[in-house]
Amino acid sequence: MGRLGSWIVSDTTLFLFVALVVAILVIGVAVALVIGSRGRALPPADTVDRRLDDLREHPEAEPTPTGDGLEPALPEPGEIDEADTDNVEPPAEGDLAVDDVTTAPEVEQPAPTAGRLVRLRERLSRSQSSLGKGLLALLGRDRLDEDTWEEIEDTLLAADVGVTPTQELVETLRTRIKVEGVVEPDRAKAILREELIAQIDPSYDRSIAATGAEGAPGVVLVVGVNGTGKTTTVGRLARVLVADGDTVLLGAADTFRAAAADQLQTWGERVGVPTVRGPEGGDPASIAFDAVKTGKEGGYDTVVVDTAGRLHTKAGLMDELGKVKRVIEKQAPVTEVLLVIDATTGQNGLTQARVFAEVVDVTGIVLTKLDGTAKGGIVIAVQRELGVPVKLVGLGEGADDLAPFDPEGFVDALLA
Ligand SMILES: Nc1nc2c(ncn2[C@@H]2O[C@H](COP(=O)(O)OP(=O)(O)O)[C@@H](O)[C@H]2O)c(=O)[nH]1
Ligand SMILES: [Mg+2]
Repeated sequence: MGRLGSWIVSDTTLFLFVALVVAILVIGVAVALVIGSRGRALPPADTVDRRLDDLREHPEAEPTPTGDGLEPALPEPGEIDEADTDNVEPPAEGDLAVDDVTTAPEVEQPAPTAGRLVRLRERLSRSQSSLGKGLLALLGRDRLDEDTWEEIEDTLLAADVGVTPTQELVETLRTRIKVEGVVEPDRAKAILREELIAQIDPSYDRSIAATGAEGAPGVVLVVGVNGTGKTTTVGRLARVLVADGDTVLLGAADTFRAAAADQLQTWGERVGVPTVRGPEGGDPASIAFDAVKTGKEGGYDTVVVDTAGRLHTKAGLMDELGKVKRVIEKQAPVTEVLLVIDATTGQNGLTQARVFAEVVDVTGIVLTKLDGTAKGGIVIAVQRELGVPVKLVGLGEGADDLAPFDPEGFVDALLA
């Protein structure tokens, strides 16, 4: 009995002992799991700080949960190198997407073009502070001594007016002020206004030749270095023409990037203007030809052709621009060749302009990004350089920020 009893007691003790061990194990595992999961949710403090710093420096960097996370960035304007363009195989003539003409249902009403320069006057305030205000302050001095005239000259040069026009301006201002004797500030301003307008030359015809002869559309060819604002200009010019009641067709002859044609087409769709485009890497001349042919057959008033930003150092590419023009003219004469120049590039822009002018007969200049420079004098320099009038100016990135240029409005804005 005692043996039996002690066996029962020792058996119970063993049971309790085993139960206790199991309980401890269960609790232990549970605690370990909770701690483990918390540990995973909370990265070390320094990691969090680093992420926050990343986010502060690159707010656009997160989140990026795309596919493999290795999406190639779109090339920046100017980034396409010559090697890319060397290897492009033009498609056979039959490959061209003659039917690839699109229109969109939602159509915007572009702002009227009249008075745009005046409306956008404040955008020239940067140019104003340097050129206009600077000159007025100097001319307003009690005594116009040698040093002051030198400062006037420096101000004009700093505003990109160019050496020859600067010398002429200083010369005429000096003479006139000498002849008139002591001049009141208002009179000095009036003289400066007259002389600046004379330098910009109001006698130029600045209208865009957008209409063709009987039975043919007007053809506007837009050329210039990458990133100067060609595609933007084509899109905004289409809006100007549409606002004036013309029917317009766009030709996407920049075939080096599909994105370029997309960009143009988007501009067109906003104002209900169709775009003729071809395959990426297609022959620009063929697409330009195709666009003008479609425009002619469809009875459009104007075809505006966007081109690729030819690198002016590459003779072959420049020849190609000549080819685009020649091929178009098998359909209809090119009525206007607009050279787009970025006003912020100063002398560099002028050098580029010269090369383009050698290849195609430039008939008008579009000076973009005047809102982004203190050097409004580039208007004078570029006209002098090419002997071609500035016809349009870009004063912002907005759809209606392209203004017809007029010398008086411009000078008034500078001297306001
Ligand atoms: N601030 C400003 N930006 C402009 C103007 N014209 C064009 N741009 C910008 O310049 C960039 C390049 O324009 P794009 O038309 O693509 O140049 P493209 O390579 O010559 O076709 C774009 O971001 C445009 O919005 C302008 O008048 N003012
Ligand atoms: Mg472009």
